[in-house]
Amino acid sequence: MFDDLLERLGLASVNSGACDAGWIERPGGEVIRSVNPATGESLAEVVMASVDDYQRIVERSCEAFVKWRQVPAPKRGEVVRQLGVALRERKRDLGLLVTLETGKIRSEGEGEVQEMIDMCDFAVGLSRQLHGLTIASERPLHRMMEQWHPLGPVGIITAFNFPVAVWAWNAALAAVCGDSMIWKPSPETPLTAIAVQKIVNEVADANDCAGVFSLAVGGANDVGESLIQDPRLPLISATGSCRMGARVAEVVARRMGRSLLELGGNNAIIVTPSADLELALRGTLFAAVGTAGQRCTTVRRLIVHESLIETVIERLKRSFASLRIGNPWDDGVLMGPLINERAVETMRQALESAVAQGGTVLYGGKRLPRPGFFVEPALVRAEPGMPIVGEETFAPILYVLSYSTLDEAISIQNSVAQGLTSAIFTNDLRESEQFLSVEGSDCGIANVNIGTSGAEIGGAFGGEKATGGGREAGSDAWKTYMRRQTCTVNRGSDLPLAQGVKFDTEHSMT
Ligand code: UN1
Repeated sequence: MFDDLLERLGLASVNSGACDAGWIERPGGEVIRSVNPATGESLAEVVMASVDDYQRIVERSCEAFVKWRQVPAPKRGEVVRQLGVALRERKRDLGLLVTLETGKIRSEGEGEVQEMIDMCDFAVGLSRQLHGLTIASERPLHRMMEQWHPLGPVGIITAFNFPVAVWAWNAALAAVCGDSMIWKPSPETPLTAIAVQKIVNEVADANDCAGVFSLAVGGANDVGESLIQDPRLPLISATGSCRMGARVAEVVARRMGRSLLELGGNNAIIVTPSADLELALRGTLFAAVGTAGQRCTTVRRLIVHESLIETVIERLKRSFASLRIGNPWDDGVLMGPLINERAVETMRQALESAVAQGGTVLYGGKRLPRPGFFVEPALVRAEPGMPIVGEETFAPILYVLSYSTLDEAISIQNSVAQGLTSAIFTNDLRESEQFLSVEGSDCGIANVNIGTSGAEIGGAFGGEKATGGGREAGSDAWKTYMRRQTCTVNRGSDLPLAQGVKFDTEHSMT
């Protein structure tokens, strides 16, 4: 049904998941199937990279880095500009492929490609703004400055739920910063990765920089482990579960590498008595069921003032019931399938635990009787102390909790291990300021009158605590992809020491 699309994206003949300066024709890894989660049918077979292929890829990446770091940053930006143009041309097709492979709806699939384009645009501007500081020296005739140098080949591990945008967050910045990179996508979404790599290759070949962007589709235990343990990669950027991130953090720290982690969230929305309820409900619905609850920014806990809780529950039940669930490529559908059978089972188990721990399923949660991995979103009345509420289940389950004072609401919101995104719906200035203050949300992202998901790329994206502390995309996230060098230059003929230290060498030198 989608053969034309695969043809247009150049995927009809490609089944290699390994690319250094060019495709490795017969990679030595396992053969995996890319599955359409809306039908359970296979889209294509992909041969993964083996550890030997990985070794070859990293060698090429190191060679490419040595050349790439010499290219002036604005010229590197020009390559990223061309990538943005190529992505604009393929936005519809690539967006549809994202839809087919992940099950997210068309608008979200295309939105993800837009996020890549936005990142390219942002990085192009940045390529002329990799500024360092000049600093006043305390010593006469001395000058201090900071400069930022390219860091080295970067390892990029991405998850299935944002199979291309998160690569772009990293790749666009790494590229303008002068780094080469090796991408290990989720084995659930190898086709989108190969499609992106094909587009990148066209741009890289035209600019004589093949090898700067490379791809190693592989398993966590072989290619993934090799990547994180590799001392040639000074930075590992990883997006995924807290469990995966803990492993990356440990291994990379042991070799004194740098890791940039964007891990699980357990995001909450607080709805206060002064809130615009229409806005709050719309914001909650998108944040809860968008991408079938499989965003790291998905709202998992709705903390509602006790005076509103019954109204909010009734309204949400109605919204959940009227939500169109179906083939994610069909117009009007707002929720597609979960990614795979395991995700359906994990959701079922979470709901079972919720009930066993005293929660009440108010709506939904059942599997839909059709091929693929479809479920109804679930609304669950819960208490903050329930262990399952502290966990991130990557599925559309929304726990509803009630509060009486804002202090209590904020303390419930901050009581979980994760710290990615958070939101408050209020029209009360004091409430919103308290939420954003030091005693407010402890998350990396805090929104007022906006849901927890759907961040723009201009801000730094990431979270605190078990979310890993990394920041990607906008603001000054680029600094993680470079090494900072503090330089002090003396133009005098004396050697004054800092802190007024005297170390008279005249006698000892004569
Ligand atoms: C993720 O789920 O890993 O803010 C990223 C958002 C998107 C990115 C989500 N822009 O929801």
